[in-house]
Amino acid sequence: MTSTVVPILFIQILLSIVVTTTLAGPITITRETFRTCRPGTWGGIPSDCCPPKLIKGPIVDFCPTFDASKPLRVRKALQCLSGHELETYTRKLERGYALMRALPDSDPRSFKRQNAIHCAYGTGSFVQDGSTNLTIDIHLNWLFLPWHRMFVYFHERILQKLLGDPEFSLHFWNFDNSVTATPRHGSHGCYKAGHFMPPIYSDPSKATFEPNRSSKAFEPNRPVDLSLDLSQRVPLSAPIPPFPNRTLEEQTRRNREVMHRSVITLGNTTSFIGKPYRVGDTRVIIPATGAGTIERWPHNTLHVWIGGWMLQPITAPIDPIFYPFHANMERLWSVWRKLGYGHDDPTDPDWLDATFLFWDENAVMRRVKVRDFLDLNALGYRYEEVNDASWIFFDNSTSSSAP
Ligand SMILES: [Cu+2]
Repeated sequence: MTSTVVPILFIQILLSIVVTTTLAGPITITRETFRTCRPGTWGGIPSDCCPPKLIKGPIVDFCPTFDASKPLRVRKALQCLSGHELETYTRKLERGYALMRALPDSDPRSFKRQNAIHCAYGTGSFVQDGSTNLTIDIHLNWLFLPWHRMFVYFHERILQKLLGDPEFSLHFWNFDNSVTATPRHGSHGCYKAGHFMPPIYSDPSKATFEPNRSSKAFEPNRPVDLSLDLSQRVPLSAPIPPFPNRTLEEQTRRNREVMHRSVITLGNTTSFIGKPYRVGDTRVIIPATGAGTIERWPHNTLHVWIGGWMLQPITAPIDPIFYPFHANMERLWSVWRKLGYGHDDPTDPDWLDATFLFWDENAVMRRVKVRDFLDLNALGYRYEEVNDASWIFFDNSTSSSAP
């Protein structure tokens, strides 16, 4: 009997290897993916956010063109904006969001439709072409960083178009910096701590305010807590474990420790970027083991700390803080890469050629590949220099309680 079981097993293993090899390839969103979109779920919560099944008009390849004659736009740290610059920026954001919210639901650039596309990509509403059950997710795997860079990029372009200002830059929430430092002589940048909710986003009179947040997010002088351990949160709709009340000093130490651990101690490429996710792979959200360290801490922890709409991907971009928060997430990716230590982006073609569809500022559908979103200079912007040293040089030998 054993003599027949062994060859059968061998053939089965061989077949599964052949099937997987044939199927594997970059995740690719097409007209067909839109056509077969269906209601999804996240952690047992149903979602219904598919875009129209028929993509009207052409799909145009997105090709970044670096114009060396043009200075790069600068996305600045929100906590250092002041005076006239802050006033102008606040006015532009107010106007941009008023116009975006006023667009009809039929317009894919509307605030509501931008939330819906994040929801469709993040709740398994899209199915891999040719499959009936393999759903797609841009969270908890190696697609997380590039997809969200693209999402914020097109959001910024839509704001530019609505404002009639091609130089408008979406400034970022430097939540990872909890130390105010004196800049070195001659250095230009923002060296102020950024770990409080940015005032423009917590002022009820502003279009960038959102009341549906956890009470923590409204407590004045309460720094963010990046250190909550969410790995045991099953189901995902379970109540959030309480955030402990810590002194400012203790919270600052823990946040620096978390950043140092996610970007440096556990910062090798797979661990940081997230696990491969290709055609043929199933979507796994529990346990969240496919997520890179940067996605788990500070990303997931901060989403939970903010709470409200930000608690889950069906609704997260309804809160405007989503955008400066994610701008900082992708900034941290560039910081990781510049640090050296062998921090290189994956070279696997299944990552580089993963392809998504986004509507641009003219409501034209663009086909976008990961490989085209790796060089910020080619995309025409850079980030203001900030005090990343606050956690880069954190000495984890003195810490006793890594979360
Ligand atoms: Cu997301």
